[in-house]
Amino acid sequence: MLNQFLSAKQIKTDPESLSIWGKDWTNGFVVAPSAVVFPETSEQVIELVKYARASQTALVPSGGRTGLSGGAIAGNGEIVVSFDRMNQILDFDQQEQRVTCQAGVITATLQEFAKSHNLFYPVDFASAGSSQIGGNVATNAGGIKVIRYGLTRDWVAGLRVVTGTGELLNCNAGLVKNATGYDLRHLLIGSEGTLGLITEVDVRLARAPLPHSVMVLGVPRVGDLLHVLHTFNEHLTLSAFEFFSDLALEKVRAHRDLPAPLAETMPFYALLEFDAMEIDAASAAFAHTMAQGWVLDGVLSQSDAQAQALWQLREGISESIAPYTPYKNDLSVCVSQVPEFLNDVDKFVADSYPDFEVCWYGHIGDGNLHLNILRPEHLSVEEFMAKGHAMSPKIFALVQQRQGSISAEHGVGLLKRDFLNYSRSPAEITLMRGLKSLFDPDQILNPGKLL
Ligand code: S2G
Ligand code: ZN
Repeated sequence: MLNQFLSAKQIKTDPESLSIWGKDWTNGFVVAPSAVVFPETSEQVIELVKYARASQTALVPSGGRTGLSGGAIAGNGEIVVSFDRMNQILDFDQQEQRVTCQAGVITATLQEFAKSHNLFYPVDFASAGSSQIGGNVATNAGGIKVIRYGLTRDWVAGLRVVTGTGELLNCNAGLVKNATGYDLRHLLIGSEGTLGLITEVDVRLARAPLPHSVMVLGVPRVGDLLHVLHTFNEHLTLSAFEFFSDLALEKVRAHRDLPAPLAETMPFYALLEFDAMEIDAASAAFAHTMAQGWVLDGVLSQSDAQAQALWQLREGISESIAPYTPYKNDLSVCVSQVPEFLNDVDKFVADSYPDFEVCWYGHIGDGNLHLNILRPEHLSVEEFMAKGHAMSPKIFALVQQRQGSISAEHGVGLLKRDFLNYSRSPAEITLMRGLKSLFDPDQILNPGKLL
């Protein structure tokens, strides 16, 4: 039984706890775990896996519960394994710029720890105040600085993971170089709790960033966004290149009572961040984009406070449109294909779903578009979700035509599981199933997610 290796306070079965820890930020799925447990050591995680194998009970790993693809939802009597109590920073090496975290360390806590040592954890996104590093690794979280600093995977120097057979793997142990066969660390990163339960992460940290500046530019056509991206990329090093539509801006301004960034509203906006010392190069790039008509107006932050205010226009979108229970898709294509792809989607939605309002935003510098459709007043949430599910395969067909991804950064989980074939070949899916059966022969780790 669970209480043979967990104390009573580490086990919750009351309805309120089940409903809190049995889900993430994804709407529309049944939430019905049998229990929530809070291991405090890797040894207890190993005992949990052994218990789950012996009793044929499924385990759903749970971190900050900010997932958007249902990867941490327990809908079939599973035991939720929460890492809330494995939240300690275990070790830090200033020279190697490396910190060892338990899986439950909040992303923002890691960012603050790095900053306090004049270093920088450069993976950042709106939910960093709640998400946990273990979940960030399990979904290879991206966010707003990928264009310069890459994804979570690029900052993982080592992992401790308990597989579905109860093995505790110590992958790479912080080495910079290690050419000894398949890098299981990188297989486990992004595996969404289906191959193993992450208990510790060795995280590489970057040097502290230089003071930065932020620009918001008004752009008339989506194709111009790429001209702006290329022009700035030729002149300087961008640490962010985000975009959002005038509808997205309208919702954020209303929700957070923010002033407009420019005198006129624009069809699209680009938000750029770069090192303040490159301001001359940025001014030259800005002048060129204005001369070419790719940009009609722009604003440059004059202080950190103003930079933060401009970032709010982008970082506040997700929260500002939540009241419209948006139907979400998180898509990516190669950057050069973004304008035609975006126009393809706009045309399809306008022709087939004229009452749907498309709210575009995302990390366009990474080719990653967040397609959020706002629920029309006349549709109930259920009707709207059903229409969205019916619409998605046609959107995914447009993605497939361009060899894009039906999930750029939010993962597959439950939401995209049945559409994997739009982005992965049958041969790949067969190999993924083979790996799953090797790492989790009894199918107890997050069953029904991803595959
Ligand atoms: C973003 C956040 C989640 C969402 O804002 O970049 O990844 O709402 C998103 O899509
Ligand atoms: Zn995003």
